[in-house]
Amino acid sequence: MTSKQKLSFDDFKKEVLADYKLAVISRGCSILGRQEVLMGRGGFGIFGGGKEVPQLAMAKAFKNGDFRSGYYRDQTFMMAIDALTPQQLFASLYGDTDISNSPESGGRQMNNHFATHSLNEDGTWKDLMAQKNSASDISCTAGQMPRLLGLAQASKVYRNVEGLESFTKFSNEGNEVAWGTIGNASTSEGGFWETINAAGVLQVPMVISIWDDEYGISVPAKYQTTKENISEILKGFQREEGTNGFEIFTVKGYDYPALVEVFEKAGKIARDEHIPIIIHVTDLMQPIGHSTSGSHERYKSEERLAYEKSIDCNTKMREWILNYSITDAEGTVYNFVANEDVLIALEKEADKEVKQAKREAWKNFKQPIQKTKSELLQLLKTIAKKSKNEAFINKHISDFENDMDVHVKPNLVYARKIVRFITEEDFPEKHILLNWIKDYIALYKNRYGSHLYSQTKHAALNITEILPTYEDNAPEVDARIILRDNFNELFTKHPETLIFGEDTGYIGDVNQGLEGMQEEFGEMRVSDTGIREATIAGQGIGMAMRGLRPIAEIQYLDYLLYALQVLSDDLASLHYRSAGRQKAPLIIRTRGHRLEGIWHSGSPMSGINNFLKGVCILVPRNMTKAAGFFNTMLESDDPALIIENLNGYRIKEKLPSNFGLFRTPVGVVETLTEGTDITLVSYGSTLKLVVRAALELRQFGISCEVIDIQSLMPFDINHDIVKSVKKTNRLMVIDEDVPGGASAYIMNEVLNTQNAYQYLDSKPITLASEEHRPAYGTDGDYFSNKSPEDIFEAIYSLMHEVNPEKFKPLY
Ligand SMILES: Cc1ncc(C[n+]2csc(CCOP(=O)(O)OP(=O)(O)O)c2C)c(N)n1
Ligand SMILES: [Mg+2]
Repeated sequence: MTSKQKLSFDDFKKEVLADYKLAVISRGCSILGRQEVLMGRGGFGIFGGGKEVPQLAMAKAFKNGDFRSGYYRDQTFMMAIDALTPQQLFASLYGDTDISNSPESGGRQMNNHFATHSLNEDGTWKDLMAQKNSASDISCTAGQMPRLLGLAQASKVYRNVEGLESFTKFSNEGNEVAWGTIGNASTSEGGFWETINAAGVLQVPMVISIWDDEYGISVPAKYQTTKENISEILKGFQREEGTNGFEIFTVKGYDYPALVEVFEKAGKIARDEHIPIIIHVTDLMQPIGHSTSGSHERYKSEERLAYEKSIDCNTKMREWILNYSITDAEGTVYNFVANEDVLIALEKEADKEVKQAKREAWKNFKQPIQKTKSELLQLLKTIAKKSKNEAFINKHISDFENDMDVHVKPNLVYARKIVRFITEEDFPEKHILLNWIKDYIALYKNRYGSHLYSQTKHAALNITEILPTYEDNAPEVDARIILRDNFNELFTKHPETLIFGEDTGYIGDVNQGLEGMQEEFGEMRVSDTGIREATIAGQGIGMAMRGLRPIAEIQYLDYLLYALQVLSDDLASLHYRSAGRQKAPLIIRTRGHRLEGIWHSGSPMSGINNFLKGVCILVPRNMTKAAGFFNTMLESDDPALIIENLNGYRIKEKLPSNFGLFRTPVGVVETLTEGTDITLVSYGSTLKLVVRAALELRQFGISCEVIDIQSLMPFDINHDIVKSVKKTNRLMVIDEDVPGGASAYIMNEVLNTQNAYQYLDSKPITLASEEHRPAYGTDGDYFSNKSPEDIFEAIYSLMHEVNPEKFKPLY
């Protein structure tokens, strides 16, 4: 060895020992974390034990600007990239709501659901290139895969699209890799396969590591995976001379040097060549079972448990360190450690650090709660003394004092119970208590409830309306032209926009709303995808998380259900679950409602609405309004679903002149016709029918006020509908969702939230579709959805009830 080599051996040794120590610390966290939960200090615990060593290797290849999209086993990796401390691991186990203690979610997520901060506290982007990044985890098995595709694709976009040079916070010429991790059993999920296929087609810099411990909770590989071997069955994806595809590696999870080499190689290929990689990491195990919900001794045999012990990656790494020796030319032997004592000392130190981290985390969690408890107790005791119900109050105080539960909840439970005994009394401490309860609830409602939507100045609700302008002689054109010209303007103005979906690219979408745009803006920005709605959504989420402004197109509203899991579990919850530290301002474009047959006429708005709290749900009645919503949402940092009317593309609309500028406001209704007898509330393509019925009713002396909701979520923030009901005293909601669907949601908003019940002189009515799916053809539609005749007659009957003399029965 040269002296330089000796020096580098010293560095190597240091690195190996530091790695081993981290593996031991991480294992210690798993074991102690489990004990903490079993002692009642956490609701649930899931840990990364048994997968430490490969994660050390992955961390070495992971660079600033890279993204992880993984799952709950990755604590060692997160520690190795300095994005998690043992103390933070314990804080999140306890559910600490102080985000400086539990940075991944501020207590909203169960433990080991990791995240780094992409956003500052004020919602502005951090420099993602100056840090190592992890998308916020979700619990759903394989749920991390669709977004992984987008995180990887962003690099491809940054490398190939012109005009993005200034996006230096997000990319350095696309040299960033997206690293996925997934358990072996979770590869059975559809989302995994969809992602693999799409990544093979797209050729994006993605490295997927499969941590294979041969189990998914209690279910062994033979029930999970064909041939019980995921890399074996993935072989068809291997790239060959002249084809696209993957590089596939298989490596044992306890073989530290081999792992380091494989991850290094994989990272380099992905980074340099934008080739996706699969690393099948085999021979892993679970030293403490799946999670705290059970024990694996229940379903693993003695032999299996013994075998698992024999392949424990930490033990194997320890053996490797002890046995390692290299001899130089002069015959000098180099070892990592002189003897086992060095490792024993290191392990002791690691153990101490873990215990210390646990103690600190517990102290930080309990101190503010206990401080509040003791102050509250003092106040309650004074109140007891002053109250004529002292005996009752003292009973609660004594229960409170004896209650060992260290949570915020008991503080409120006892305080709120005591309030009931002082309603008839008045002394200063009572008011102190009432105010304290109000403030304490507000504090924790905010800790648990903030950031469902953006709270920045770019929140959708802060983007104000700009009306379309028209030249004097503006022609009436097919409405799709308005969308097309508007998209052209947006794409010219914003190089970070891109749109993709089935038939979106070459033909410019099935209704020609993007006609000619691929030619103009290139295949990278206006692209066709495979038929794979879940990963179209995932592509959008991942790219939006890296500073791009994707528009993900789902060809028809009815097929949004394929993507709904991804949109609900990932997109809609992202801002909330990261307590406002990650965002994905994705726009999903789709078209739907009434056209032909069961799957091109559905309007499953109640399902969508309920599953996508956190996303703006926009239902424009025409294409000018739709274009205005695209313009609004591109100014905003909230995600949105914009549903165009499938039957509206060839209807004539006046051509505006301020493309890219006019904005339809979110959360604001529009009154289309004024009236005095009844308020009719509707949206989307049904609205045309309501307007027609209202015109016909006018002939018969019934005056309808027609309101277009436009934005189902957020809903009528100015409470304009109740203002109308105050005037008409009657209310009907008409839509084409099922009975009890979106119409019930709207009714709840108007009656409950806006308190319109007090102005009603007649029963509030919902007119929805039939319960069955809409049938094919003109008559299928007529008997499945409400027609103008149905609407006319429902309103007429209501008015007959009001004034039977004037409105004689129709039948
Ligand atoms: C969609 C979904 N189904 C079921 C579960 C419950 N669940 C959590 S982890 C798990 C097993 C996962 O096994 P594997 O992917 O091999 O990961 P491991 O825990 O073994 O590392 C299951 C079934 C879930 N979280 N999400
Ligand atoms: Mg497994």
